[in-house]
Amino acid sequence: MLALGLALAMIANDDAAAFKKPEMTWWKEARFGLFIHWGLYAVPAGKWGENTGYGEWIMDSARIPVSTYEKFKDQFNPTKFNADEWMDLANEAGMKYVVITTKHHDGFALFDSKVSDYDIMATPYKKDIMRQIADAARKKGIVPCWYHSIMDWHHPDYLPRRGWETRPALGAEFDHYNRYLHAQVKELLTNYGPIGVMWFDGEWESTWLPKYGTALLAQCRELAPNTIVNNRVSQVRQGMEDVMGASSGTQQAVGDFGTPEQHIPATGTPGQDWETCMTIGGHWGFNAYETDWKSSTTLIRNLVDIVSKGGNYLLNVGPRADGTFPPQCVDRLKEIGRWMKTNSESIYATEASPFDALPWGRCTQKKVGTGTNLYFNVFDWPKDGRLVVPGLGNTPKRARLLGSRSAVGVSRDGANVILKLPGKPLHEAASCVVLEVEGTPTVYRTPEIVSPGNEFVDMIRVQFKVGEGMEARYTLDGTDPKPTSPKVTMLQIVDECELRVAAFHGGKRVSDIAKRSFVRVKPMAATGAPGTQSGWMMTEYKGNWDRLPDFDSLPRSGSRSSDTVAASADEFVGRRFAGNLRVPFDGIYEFALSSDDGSRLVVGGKVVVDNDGLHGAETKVGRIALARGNHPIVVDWFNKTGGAALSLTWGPIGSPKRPLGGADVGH
Ligand code: FHN
Repeated sequence: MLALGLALAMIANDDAAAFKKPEMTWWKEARFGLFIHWGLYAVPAGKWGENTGYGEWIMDSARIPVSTYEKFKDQFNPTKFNADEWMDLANEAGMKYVVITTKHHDGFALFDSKVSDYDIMATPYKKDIMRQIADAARKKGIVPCWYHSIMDWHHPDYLPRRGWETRPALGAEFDHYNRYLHAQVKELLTNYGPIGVMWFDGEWESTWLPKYGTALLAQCRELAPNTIVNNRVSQVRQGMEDVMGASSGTQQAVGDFGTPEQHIPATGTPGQDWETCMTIGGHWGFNAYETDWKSSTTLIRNLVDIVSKGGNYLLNVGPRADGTFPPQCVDRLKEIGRWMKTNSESIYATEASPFDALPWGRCTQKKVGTGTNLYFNVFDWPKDGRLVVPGLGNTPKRARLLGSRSAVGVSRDGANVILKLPGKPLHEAASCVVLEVEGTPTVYRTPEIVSPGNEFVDMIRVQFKVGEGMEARYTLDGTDPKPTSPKVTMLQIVDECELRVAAFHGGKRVSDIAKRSFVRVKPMAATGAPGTQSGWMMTEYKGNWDRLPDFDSLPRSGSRSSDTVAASADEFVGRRFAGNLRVPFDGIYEFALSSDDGSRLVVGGKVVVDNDGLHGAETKVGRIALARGNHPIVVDWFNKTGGAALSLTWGPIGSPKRPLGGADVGH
C-alpha cells in the first residue's frame, strides 16, 4: 500500500510532463472513497410544496426560479459542520479519499471564489468549506478530491436555460461561462494544495462541445499534472451504466477513469480504471424524508463485488444543512468500518479476480513475493464447510480466515481446490478466506467456443479462448476430448458435427467440456436479374400509417434511382427500395436494418429483418444463406411523424458489415 504521505507528495509533485496520464497507484490501491453532495439544496432537504421526493436537483425538478432559489444562501449556516469529524468517520469506514461537491448544477460554490458572489461567503457561515476539508483530510491521511459541475443553472452565460425558466437566453455567451468555469477550476487546483481527483459532472448538455472538454482536461493537466481527472470532463458517457465511454464518433473517451453511476458493471475491463459511484439512500443530496436506505450488508458486498472486478467504490453521503451526516449514514459507515477492520487486506491494493463468476462469493488477488494471496470473500457460507475453488491449477500452500485463528483445511479434488471452513462465518455480509498459492494464478477456464454462428454453407471458422498456459483439445464426433485429442486455437469446420472442447494442463483435463453443434444449410438459389444500372429503384408513397402498408396496393408519388437506402425527412411518407442484390459467393449473410419508424427487409421473397411499427431509431438484425448471383431485394420503410431514419448494412457472417448500396445492388 503506497504510503499516503508519498501519494500526497506525488500529487504535489509538479515536475511531471504536462498532459500525460497521472500516476494512479494511490487511487487504485485506495479502492474505497467517500462522496459528499452538499450545498444549498440541503436547506429545503428534499421538500418543495407538497412534494418531498427531491434531492440535489430540487431547483430544476421543482422549477424554482433562480431569484427564489438564491435565497437559500441566507439560510445556509452549517454551525455543526466539523471537517475533522467527517474525515474521522471516513477513516473509520476505511475510506482513503473524499470527493466533495465544490459546486453542483445549481451553481452555488462551497468555497470562497474570487470570480463569483454566489458562494459560501454570501451565507451567514462565511467560511471556506474546501479549505476546511482539504486541511482536515490531509491531517487524517485522506486524499482530498473535488467534484465540480460543468452544468450551471445559475450563471447568466450558461446555456441552455432550463426549459421552464423565464430568464432570457438572449445575450448569454457560453464562452464567457467557459472562462468562468476555467477560473473556478484554477482556484480549486491552485488554492487548496495537492488535489487527488477532479471529478467533473454535468457534461451531457449539447453546449459542452468536445473542444471544451479537451481544453478543460488540458487545464487540469497543466495546473495539476498529478491530479487524476474522470471521464466526465468530456462528453463520452453512454448513459449511467457506461464504464469508460466508447468513442462517441466525434471524440475518443477522455479522462483517467470511467464512472458508472448507481451501477456495478457485470465484469471489469482489464486495463481500464473505473469507479462506481453510489448513494447510501435514494438521493445524492440530503432528503429529510428518505426511507430507501441500502443495508450495510448490501454496501459491503457492493464494495467486495466492485473491487473483485478491478474497480473503486465511491459511496455517497448527503449531509444536512447544519453540517451533520444523517444517522442512517453514520451507522452504515461505522458497520462497514467494523468489517474493514478485519477484512481490508482483501480490499486495499488488490487486483481483480482471476476467476470467472464464483457462485458463493467474490475473489481478489495480491502478489506476495513469488506467490499470490487469493482473497475469497464468501457471501454464502457452505453448510458442509466445504468451499470449492473451481479450476485452480496452482499448488496451494496454506489458507487462513481473516479475523480468526480457526484452521482452514486445503485439499485438491482434480482441477478444484477444496477449502474446509470452520462452522460459521464471521460476518453475515462476507467472511474472507485467504489462500496462499505459488506463482501467479493458473485458472482452468472451460474453453469458450467463438464462432459467428452454428450454421454454415461451405465452411465456418471457430476459435477457442482458453486460460493462459492451457491447451484446448477437441473432438468433432461428440465424444469427450482426451489428452491425445488434437489441440488448436482456430478451426475451420466444413462438415456437420458436434464439437466438444476442454482445457488440458500437464496432460490432464482440467475443465468442463464446452459443446456446440454445427449444421450445414443450403443457400437460396439466385433468382434475380443483374439489372441495367447500379443502385436501388426508390418509389415514394404518401400516407398516415402505424405499420408498413402493402405498397403494391397504393398509388405511387414518384420513383427514382438511389445509391443507398435512406429516409426522407418528411412526415406521413413511405418508401420502397427495390433491386437485385449481387451476392459474391455462397454464404450466410447478415443484414442490420435501422429505422425510425418501421421498416422491413425481404430477400428472394423471404422476410430477413422485420423492424416494423412506430418507434424511434432502432436496429434489428437478420441472416440468410444465399447462393452466388443476383437476388431480388426489397426494403420498405415509413415515417409517420417526428424523427426519421433508415440505413442498411450487410456482410458475410464473421466479417464487418458495410452499407448496402452502389455496386452491391442493381435495378
Ligand atoms: O446530475 C448529477 C447528480 O445530481 C449526481 O451529482 C450524480 C453523481 O454522480 N451525477 C449526475 C448524474 O449523472
